[in-house]
Amino acid sequence: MQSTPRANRLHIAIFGRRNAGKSSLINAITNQPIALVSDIPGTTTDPVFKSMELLPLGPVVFIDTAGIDDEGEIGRLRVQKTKEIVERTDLAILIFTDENDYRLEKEWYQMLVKRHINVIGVINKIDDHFLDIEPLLMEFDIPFVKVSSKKLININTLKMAIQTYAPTEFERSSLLGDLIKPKDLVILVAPQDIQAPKGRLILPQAQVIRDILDNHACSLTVSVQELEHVLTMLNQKPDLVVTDSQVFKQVNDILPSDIPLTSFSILMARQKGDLAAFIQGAEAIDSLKPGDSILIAEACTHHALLGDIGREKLPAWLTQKVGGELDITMNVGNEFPENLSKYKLIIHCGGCMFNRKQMMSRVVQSGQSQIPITNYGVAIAHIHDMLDRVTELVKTS
Ligand SMILES: Nc1nc2c(ncn2[C@@H]2O[C@H](COP(=O)(O)OP(=O)(O)OP(=O)(O)O)[C@@H](O)[C@H]2O)c(=O)[nH]1
Ligand code: SF4
Ligand SMILES: [Mg+2]
Repeated sequence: MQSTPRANRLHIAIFGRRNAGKSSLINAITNQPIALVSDIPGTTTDPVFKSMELLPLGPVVFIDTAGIDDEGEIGRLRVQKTKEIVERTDLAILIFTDENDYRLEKEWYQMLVKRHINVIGVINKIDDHFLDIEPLLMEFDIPFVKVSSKKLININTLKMAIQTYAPTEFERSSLLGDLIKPKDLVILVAPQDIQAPKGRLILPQAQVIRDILDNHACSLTVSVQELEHVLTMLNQKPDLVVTDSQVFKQVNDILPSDIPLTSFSILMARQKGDLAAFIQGAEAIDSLKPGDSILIAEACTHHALLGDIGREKLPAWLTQKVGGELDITMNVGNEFPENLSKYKLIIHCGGCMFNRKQMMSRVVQSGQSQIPITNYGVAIAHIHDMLDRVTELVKTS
Protein backbone atom coordinates (compact mmCIF):
# COMPACT_ATOMS: atom_id res chain seq x y z
CA MET A 1 0.00 0.00 0.00
CA GLN A 2 2.89 2.34 0.70
CA SER A 3 4.04 2.00 -2.91
CA THR A 4 1.61 4.58 -4.28
CA PRO A 5 2.43 8.18 -3.35
CA ARG A 6 -0.61 9.99 -1.99
CA ALA A 7 -0.70 12.42 -4.90
CA ASN A 8 -1.25 9.52 -7.33
CA ARG A 9 -4.25 8.09 -5.52
CA LEU A 10 -7.89 8.70 -6.39
CA HIS A 11 -8.99 11.43 -3.93
CA ILE A 12 -12.43 10.86 -2.40
CA ALA A 13 -13.53 13.74 -0.17
CA ILE A 14 -16.45 13.78 2.27
CA PHE A 15 -18.32 17.06 2.60
CA GLY A 16 -21.28 18.03 4.77
CA ARG A 17 -22.45 20.12 7.70
CA ARG A 18 -21.00 19.82 11.20
CA ASN A 19 -22.25 16.69 12.97
CA ALA A 20 -23.55 15.19 9.72
CA GLY A 21 -21.36 12.16 10.45
CA LYS A 22 -18.47 12.76 8.02
CA SER A 23 -15.85 11.43 10.43
CA SER A 24 -18.10 8.51 11.41
CA LEU A 25 -18.50 7.68 7.71
CA ILE A 26 -14.75 7.68 7.00
CA ASN A 27 -14.27 5.38 10.01
CA ALA A 28 -17.04 3.10 8.73
CA ILE A 29 -15.63 2.90 5.19
CA THR A 30 -12.05 2.30 6.30
CA ASN A 31 -13.17 0.14 9.22
CA GLN A 32 -10.71 1.96 11.45
CA PRO A 33 -11.11 4.69 14.09
CA ILE A 34 -9.08 7.25 12.08
CA ALA A 35 -11.13 10.36 12.63
CA LEU A 36 -12.34 11.80 15.90
CA VAL A 37 -16.10 11.50 16.36
CA SER A 38 -18.16 13.46 18.86
CA ASP A 39 -21.53 15.11 19.14
CA ILE A 40 -19.86 18.50 19.57
CA PRO A 41 -20.26 20.36 16.25
CA GLY A 42 -16.92 21.37 14.75
CA THR A 43 -14.90 18.39 16.01
CA THR A 44 -12.96 18.06 12.75
CA THR A 45 -10.99 21.26 12.23
CA ASP A 46 -8.45 20.34 9.54
CA PRO A 47 -8.67 17.86 6.66
CA VAL A 48 -7.74 14.29 7.65
CA PHE A 49 -6.31 12.00 4.94
CA LYS A 50 -6.51 8.23 4.97
CA SER A 51 -4.91 6.16 2.22
CA MET A 52 -6.28 2.72 1.56
CA GLU A 53 -6.69 0.07 -1.10
CA LEU A 54 -10.34 0.00 -2.22
CA LEU A 55 -10.60 -3.12 -4.34
CA PRO A 56 -11.14 -3.48 -7.23
CA LEU A 57 -10.73 0.30 -7.69
CA GLY A 58 -7.15 0.40 -6.38
CA PRO A 59 -5.28 2.96 -4.28
CA VAL A 60 -7.47 5.77 -2.97
CA VAL A 61 -7.23 8.44 -0.31
CA PHE A 62 -10.29 9.43 1.73
CA ILE A 63 -10.42 12.98 3.03
CA ASP A 64 -12.48 13.95 6.07
CA THR A 65 -13.21 17.67 6.22
CA ALA A 66 -14.52 20.33 8.58
CA GLY A 67 -18.25 21.21 8.39
CA ILE A 68 -19.32 23.36 5.43
CA ASP A 69 -21.60 25.35 7.79
CA ASP A 70 -18.87 26.30 10.25
CA GLU A 71 -19.26 29.83 11.62
CA GLY A 72 -17.26 32.70 13.07
CA GLU A 73 -13.83 33.88 12.05
CA ILE A 74 -12.07 30.54 12.62
CA GLY A 75 -15.04 28.67 11.16
CA ARG A 76 -14.76 30.61 7.93
CA LEU A 77 -11.06 29.75 7.73
CA ARG A 78 -11.97 26.08 8.16
CA VAL A 79 -14.56 26.32 5.38
CA GLN A 80 -11.86 27.92 3.21
CA LYS A 81 -9.57 24.94 3.90
CA THR A 82 -12.38 22.58 2.90
CA LYS A 83 -12.83 24.56 -0.33
CA GLU A 84 -9.14 24.01 -1.09
CA ILE A 85 -9.79 20.27 -0.78
CA VAL A 86 -12.34 20.59 -3.60
CA GLU A 87 -9.47 21.46 -5.97
CA ARG A 88 -7.92 18.04 -5.45
CA THR A 89 -11.10 15.98 -5.26
CA ASP A 90 -11.71 13.29 -7.89
CA LEU A 91 -14.96 12.02 -6.36
CA ALA A 92 -17.11 13.77 -3.72
CA ILE A 93 -19.43 12.35 -1.08
CA LEU A 94 -21.93 14.96 0.06
CA ILE A 95 -23.75 14.07 3.27
CA PHE A 96 -27.31 15.26 3.76
CA THR A 97 -28.83 15.68 7.19
CA ASP A 98 -32.41 16.33 8.21
CA GLU A 99 -32.32 20.02 7.30
CA ASN A 100 -35.39 21.58 5.72
CA ASP A 101 -33.27 23.94 3.71
CA TYR A 102 -30.62 22.48 1.40
CA ARG A 103 -29.31 25.77 0.07
CA LEU A 104 -25.83 25.21 1.45
CA GLU A 105 -25.66 21.66 0.06
CA LYS A 106 -26.85 23.05 -3.28
CA GLU A 107 -24.07 25.65 -3.25
CA TRP A 108 -21.43 22.94 -2.66
CA TYR A 109 -23.02 20.61 -5.16
CA GLN A 110 -22.84 23.35 -7.81
CA MET A 111 -19.24 24.13 -6.91
CA LEU A 112 -18.34 20.44 -7.38
CA VAL A 113 -20.29 19.99 -10.61
CA LYS A 114 -18.68 23.14 -12.08
CA ARG A 115 -15.34 21.38 -11.62
CA HIS A 116 -16.65 18.20 -13.27
CA ILE A 117 -16.40 16.25 -10.01
CA ASN A 118 -18.81 13.31 -9.66
CA VAL A 119 -20.91 13.54 -6.50
CA ILE A 120 -22.55 10.76 -4.47
CA GLY A 121 -25.24 11.91 -2.02
CA VAL A 122 -25.29 10.12 1.32
CA ILE A 123 -28.23 10.12 3.72
CA ASN A 124 -26.67 9.22 7.06
CA LYS A 125 -28.12 8.17 10.41
CA ILE A 126 -30.91 6.01 8.95
CA ASP A 127 -30.83 3.99 12.20
CA ASP A 128 -31.96 7.10 14.04
CA HIS A 129 -34.48 8.85 11.86
CA PHE A 130 -36.22 8.81 8.50
CA LEU A 131 -35.33 11.38 5.83
CA ASP A 132 -37.67 11.79 2.88
CA ILE A 133 -35.45 11.42 -0.17
CA GLU A 134 -38.06 12.54 -2.76
CA PRO A 135 -37.43 16.32 -2.51
CA LEU A 136 -33.69 15.65 -2.75
CA LEU A 137 -34.10 13.61 -5.94
CA MET A 138 -35.93 16.58 -7.49
CA GLU A 139 -33.22 19.06 -6.51
CA PHE A 140 -30.03 17.07 -7.01
CA ASP A 141 -29.18 15.06 -10.09
CA ILE A 142 -26.94 12.58 -8.24
CA PRO A 143 -27.16 9.02 -6.92
CA PHE A 144 -28.15 8.71 -3.25
CA VAL A 145 -27.16 6.00 -0.79
CA LYS A 146 -28.84 5.69 2.63
CA VAL A 147 -26.46 4.54 5.36
CA SER A 148 -25.84 4.38 9.06
CA SER A 149 -22.19 5.07 9.80
CA LYS A 150 -22.79 4.19 13.43
CA LYS A 151 -24.48 0.82 12.87
CA LEU A 152 -22.53 0.10 9.64
CA ILE A 153 -25.69 -0.23 7.52
CA ASN A 154 -25.26 -0.10 3.71
CA ILE A 155 -21.56 0.77 3.84
CA ASN A 156 -20.84 -1.89 1.20
CA THR A 157 -23.52 -0.38 -1.05
CA LEU A 158 -21.74 2.96 -0.71
CA LYS A 159 -18.41 1.32 -1.60
CA MET A 160 -20.04 -0.11 -4.72
CA ALA A 161 -21.37 3.35 -5.62
CA ILE A 162 -17.82 4.69 -5.23
CA GLN A 163 -16.56 2.08 -7.73
CA THR A 164 -19.34 2.99 -10.13
CA TYR A 165 -18.98 6.75 -10.00
CA ALA A 166 -15.20 7.04 -9.70
CA PRO A 167 -13.91 8.98 -12.72
CA THR A 168 -12.37 6.80 -15.40
CA GLU A 169 -10.06 9.55 -16.69
CA PHE A 170 -7.46 9.37 -13.98
CA GLU A 171 -3.78 10.15 -14.03
CA ARG A 172 -1.36 7.70 -15.62
CA SER A 173 -0.20 5.37 -12.92
CA SER A 174 3.21 5.02 -14.58
CA LEU A 175 5.49 7.98 -15.22
CA LEU A 176 7.50 6.41 -18.01
CA GLY A 177 6.21 2.86 -18.49
CA ASP A 178 5.15 3.69 -22.06
CA LEU A 179 8.62 5.05 -22.92
CA ILE A 180 10.75 2.08 -21.88
CA LYS A 181 10.91 -1.69 -22.31
CA PRO A 182 12.08 -4.35 -19.84
CA LYS A 183 15.90 -4.38 -19.57
CA ASP A 184 16.28 -0.86 -21.02
CA LEU A 185 18.95 1.29 -19.43
CA VAL A 186 17.82 4.68 -18.13
CA ILE A 187 20.36 7.18 -16.80
CA LEU A 188 19.03 9.68 -14.27
CA VAL A 189 20.91 12.92 -13.76
CA ALA A 190 20.14 14.18 -10.28
CA PRO A 191 22.28 17.07 -9.07
CA GLN A 192 23.02 16.63 -5.38
CA ASP A 193 23.87 20.30 -4.85
CA ILE A 194 23.10 22.59 -1.97
CA GLN A 195 19.36 22.42 -2.63
CA ALA A 196 19.14 18.64 -2.46
CA PRO A 197 17.75 17.50 0.90
CA LYS A 198 20.34 15.88 3.14
CA GLY A 199 20.47 12.10 3.02
CA ARG A 200 17.68 11.40 0.52
CA LEU A 201 16.43 11.86 -3.01
CA ILE A 202 13.59 14.27 -3.81
CA LEU A 203 10.15 12.80 -4.55
CA PRO A 204 10.22 13.00 -8.40
CA GLN A 205 13.60 11.20 -8.48
CA ALA A 206 12.41 8.49 -6.10
CA GLN A 207 9.19 8.06 -8.09
CA VAL A 208 11.02 7.71 -11.42
CA ILE A 209 13.46 5.12 -9.99
CA ARG A 210 10.55 3.16 -8.56
CA ASP A 211 8.76 3.32 -11.92
CA ILE A 212 11.85 2.04 -13.77
CA LEU A 213 12.10 -0.89 -11.34
CA ASP A 214 8.38 -1.63 -11.71
CA ASN A 215 8.87 -1.80 -15.48
CA HIS A 216 11.81 -4.23 -15.09
CA ALA A 217 14.24 -1.77 -16.65
CA CYS A 218 17.56 -0.65 -15.17
CA SER A 219 18.39 2.74 -13.72
CA LEU A 220 21.73 4.37 -13.16
CA THR A 221 21.72 7.59 -11.16
CA VAL A 222 24.58 10.09 -11.51
CA SER A 223 25.40 13.71 -10.87
CA VAL A 224 26.07 15.82 -13.95
CA GLN A 225 29.81 15.79 -13.19
CA GLU A 226 29.90 12.01 -13.62
CA LEU A 227 27.73 11.79 -16.73
CA GLU A 228 30.54 11.95 -19.28
CA HIS A 229 32.58 9.37 -17.35
CA VAL A 230 29.68 6.95 -17.05
CA LEU A 231 28.90 7.19 -20.78
CA THR A 232 32.46 6.16 -21.62
CA MET A 233 32.25 3.23 -19.17
CA LEU A 234 29.13 1.72 -20.75
CA ASN A 235 29.31 -0.77 -23.61
CA GLN A 236 25.90 0.32 -24.88
CA LYS A 237 24.13 3.63 -25.27
CA PRO A 238 21.46 4.35 -22.65
CA ASP A 239 17.92 4.04 -23.99
CA LEU A 240 16.84 7.20 -22.21
CA VAL A 241 18.31 9.94 -20.05
CA VAL A 242 16.10 11.77 -17.54
CA THR A 243 17.64 14.87 -16.02
CA ASP A 244 16.81 17.55 -13.52
CA SER A 245 15.87 20.45 -15.77
CA GLN A 246 18.21 22.81 -13.91
CA VAL A 247 21.15 21.11 -15.65
CA PHE A 248 19.48 20.68 -19.05
CA LYS A 249 22.13 22.70 -20.81
CA GLN A 250 25.11 20.85 -19.34
CA VAL A 251 23.50 17.46 -20.05
CA ASN A 252 22.56 18.50 -23.58
CA ASP A 253 26.18 19.54 -24.23
CA ILE A 254 27.54 16.19 -23.00
CA LEU A 255 24.95 13.79 -24.41
CA PRO A 256 25.20 12.62 -28.06
CA SER A 257 22.15 13.90 -29.94
CA ASP A 258 20.84 10.41 -30.81
CA ILE A 259 20.21 9.53 -27.14
CA PRO A 260 16.65 10.44 -26.08
CA LEU A 261 16.60 13.04 -23.32
CA THR A 262 13.81 14.33 -21.11
CA SER A 263 13.39 15.69 -17.59
CA PHE A 264 11.66 14.76 -14.35
CA SER A 265 9.34 17.75 -14.64
CA ILE A 266 8.36 16.86 -18.20
CA LEU A 267 7.45 13.34 -17.07
CA MET A 268 5.45 14.95 -14.23
CA ALA A 269 3.69 17.23 -16.71
CA ARG A 270 2.48 14.21 -18.68
CA GLN A 271 1.18 12.53 -15.55
CA LYS A 272 -0.41 15.46 -13.74
CA GLY A 273 -0.74 18.35 -16.12
CA ASP A 274 -1.22 19.10 -19.77
CA LEU A 275 2.11 18.85 -21.57
CA ALA A 276 0.70 20.23 -24.83
CA ALA A 277 -0.64 23.31 -22.99
CA PHE A 278 2.73 23.77 -21.26
CA ILE A 279 4.65 23.57 -24.56
CA GLN A 280 2.32 26.11 -26.12
CA GLY A 281 2.49 28.30 -22.99
CA ALA A 282 6.29 28.42 -23.15
CA GLU A 283 6.05 30.29 -26.46
CA ALA A 284 4.84 33.31 -24.47
CA ILE A 285 8.41 33.65 -23.15
CA ASP A 286 9.46 34.97 -26.57
CA SER A 287 7.08 37.93 -26.41
CA LEU A 288 7.84 38.98 -22.81
CA LYS A 289 9.09 42.52 -22.27
CA PRO A 290 10.93 44.04 -19.30
CA GLY A 291 8.41 45.03 -16.62
CA ASP A 292 5.86 42.34 -17.57
CA SER A 293 4.22 40.50 -14.66
CA ILE A 294 4.85 36.78 -14.29
CA LEU A 295 3.49 34.33 -11.72
CA ILE A 296 5.85 31.59 -10.59
CA ALA A 297 3.89 28.94 -8.67
CA GLU A 298 5.20 26.17 -6.46
CA ALA A 299 2.90 23.52 -5.07
CA CYS A 300 4.69 23.01 -1.77
CA THR A 301 6.59 25.02 0.78
CA HIS A 302 9.94 23.31 0.38
CA HIS A 303 12.71 25.16 2.14
CA ALA A 304 14.18 27.60 -0.38
CA LEU A 305 17.97 27.74 -0.39
CA LEU A 306 20.69 29.62 -2.21
CA GLY A 307 20.38 29.08 -5.97
CA ASP A 308 16.73 28.02 -5.64
CA ILE A 309 15.25 27.31 -9.06
CA GLY A 310 11.99 29.27 -8.72
CA ARG A 311 13.42 32.21 -6.81
CA GLU A 312 16.83 32.62 -8.40
CA LYS A 313 17.77 30.49 -11.41
CA LEU A 314 14.56 30.81 -13.42
CA PRO A 315 14.19 34.58 -12.81
CA ALA A 316 17.86 35.06 -13.81
CA TRP A 317 17.46 33.07 -17.08
CA LEU A 318 14.24 34.92 -17.90
CA THR A 319 15.77 38.33 -17.20
CA GLN A 320 18.69 37.49 -19.46
CA LYS A 321 16.39 36.26 -22.22
CA VAL A 322 14.04 39.26 -21.99
CA GLY A 323 16.89 41.77 -21.61
CA GLY A 324 15.57 43.46 -18.46
CA GLU A 325 13.87 42.97 -15.09
CA LEU A 326 10.45 41.32 -14.90
CA ASP A 327 7.81 41.83 -12.23
CA ILE A 328 7.80 38.34 -10.70
CA THR A 329 5.28 37.14 -8.09
CA MET A 330 6.01 33.92 -6.24
CA ASN A 331 3.00 31.83 -5.20
CA VAL A 332 3.60 28.92 -2.86
CA GLY A 333 1.24 26.19 -1.60
CA ASN A 334 -2.38 25.27 -2.06
CA GLU A 335 -3.78 28.76 -2.51
CA PHE A 336 -3.78 30.26 -5.97
CA PRO A 337 -4.81 33.80 -7.05
CA GLU A 338 -8.37 34.03 -8.32
CA ASN A 339 -7.59 36.95 -10.60
CA LEU A 340 -4.77 36.14 -13.02
CA SER A 341 -5.44 38.95 -15.48
CA LYS A 342 -2.30 40.98 -14.75
CA TYR A 343 0.05 38.11 -15.60
CA LYS A 344 1.57 37.55 -19.02
CA LEU A 345 2.66 34.03 -18.10
CA ILE A 346 2.36 31.45 -15.31
CA ILE A 347 5.30 29.11 -14.73
CA HIS A 348 4.49 26.17 -12.46
CA CYS A 349 6.76 23.72 -10.64
CA GLY A 350 6.54 20.00 -11.49
CA GLY A 351 3.83 19.64 -8.85
CA CYS A 352 4.99 16.29 -7.50
CA MET A 353 2.98 16.92 -4.31
CA PHE A 354 -0.22 17.67 -6.27
CA ASN A 355 -2.61 15.20 -7.77
CA ARG A 356 -3.74 15.56 -11.37
CA LYS A 357 -7.00 17.24 -10.38
CA GLN A 358 -5.21 20.03 -8.52
CA MET A 359 -2.74 20.69 -11.30
CA MET A 360 -5.46 20.55 -13.95
CA SER A 361 -7.65 22.99 -12.01
CA ARG A 362 -4.82 25.54 -12.38
CA VAL A 363 -4.38 24.71 -16.07
CA VAL A 364 -8.12 25.13 -16.61
CA GLN A 365 -8.23 28.39 -14.62
CA SER A 366 -5.36 29.88 -16.61
CA GLY A 367 -7.05 28.74 -19.84
CA GLN A 368 -10.31 30.42 -18.79
CA SER A 369 -8.38 33.61 -18.04
CA GLN A 370 -6.49 33.23 -21.35
CA ILE A 371 -3.15 33.39 -19.57
CA PRO A 372 -0.48 31.01 -20.92
CA ILE A 373 0.81 28.44 -18.44
CA THR A 374 3.96 26.34 -18.61
CA ASN A 375 6.11 24.44 -16.14
CA TYR A 376 9.71 24.69 -14.96
CA GLY A 377 11.15 21.97 -17.20
CA VAL A 378 9.36 23.12 -20.34
CA ALA A 379 10.23 26.79 -19.69
CA ILE A 380 13.91 26.04 -19.05
CA ALA A 381 14.15 23.86 -22.17
CA HIS A 382 12.51 26.62 -24.22
CA ILE A 383 14.88 29.27 -22.86
CA HIS A 384 17.86 27.07 -23.82
CA ASP A 385 16.42 26.27 -27.27
CA MET A 386 16.18 22.56 -26.60
CA LEU A 387 12.46 22.01 -26.18
CA ASP A 388 12.17 19.88 -29.33
CA ARG A 389 14.88 17.55 -28.17
CA VAL A 390 13.50 16.99 -24.68
CA THR A 391 9.88 16.56 -25.75
CA GLU A 392 10.47 14.51 -28.93
CA LEU A 393 10.01 11.15 -27.25
CA VAL A 394 7.17 12.08 -24.90
CA LYS A 395 5.14 14.04 -27.48
CA THR A 396 4.80 10.99 -29.71
CA SER A 397 3.78 8.65 -26.87
N1 LIG B 1 -27.45 7.50 15.27
C1 LIG B 1 -26.41 7.79 14.52
N2 LIG B 1 -25.54 8.72 14.94
C2 LIG B 1 -24.50 8.99 14.13
C3 LIG B 1 -24.29 8.36 12.87
N3 LIG B 1 -23.17 8.89 12.30
C4 LIG B 1 -22.69 9.78 13.19
N4 LIG B 1 -23.49 9.86 14.27
C5 LIG B 1 -23.28 10.70 15.46
O1 LIG B 1 -23.33 12.06 15.05
C6 LIG B 1 -22.38 12.84 15.81
C7 LIG B 1 -21.43 13.56 14.90
O2 LIG B 1 -20.63 12.60 14.22
P1 LIG B 1 -19.26 12.97 13.53
O3 LIG B 1 -18.86 11.79 12.73
O4 LIG B 1 -18.29 13.49 14.52
O5 LIG B 1 -19.75 14.14 12.58
P2 LIG B 1 -18.90 15.12 11.65
O6 LIG B 1 -19.70 15.41 10.44
O7 LIG B 1 -17.53 14.57 11.45
O8 LIG B 1 -18.85 16.41 12.56
P3 LIG B 1 -17.77 17.63 12.58
O9 LIG B 1 -16.40 17.03 12.63
O10 LIG B 1 -18.12 18.35 13.83
O11 LIG B 1 -18.00 18.45 11.37
C8 LIG B 1 -21.70 11.84 16.75
O12 LIG B 1 -22.34 11.87 18.00
C9 LIG B 1 -21.92 10.50 16.08
O13 LIG B 1 -21.92 9.41 16.99
C10 LIG B 1 -25.27 7.38 12.48
O14 LIG B 1 -25.19 6.76 11.40
N5 LIG B 1 -26.28 7.15 13.33
S1 SF4 C 1 5.60 20.17 -5.37
FE1 SF4 C 1 6.73 21.51 -6.75
S2 SF4 C 1 8.03 22.77 -5.40
FE2 SF4 C 1 7.34 21.02 -4.20
S3 SF4 C 1 9.00 19.49 -4.43
FE3 SF4 C 1 7.43 19.00 -5.98
S4 SF4 C 1 8.13 20.09 -7.81
FE4 SF4 C 1 9.25 20.97 -6.06
MG1 LIG D 1 -15.73 15.33 11.92
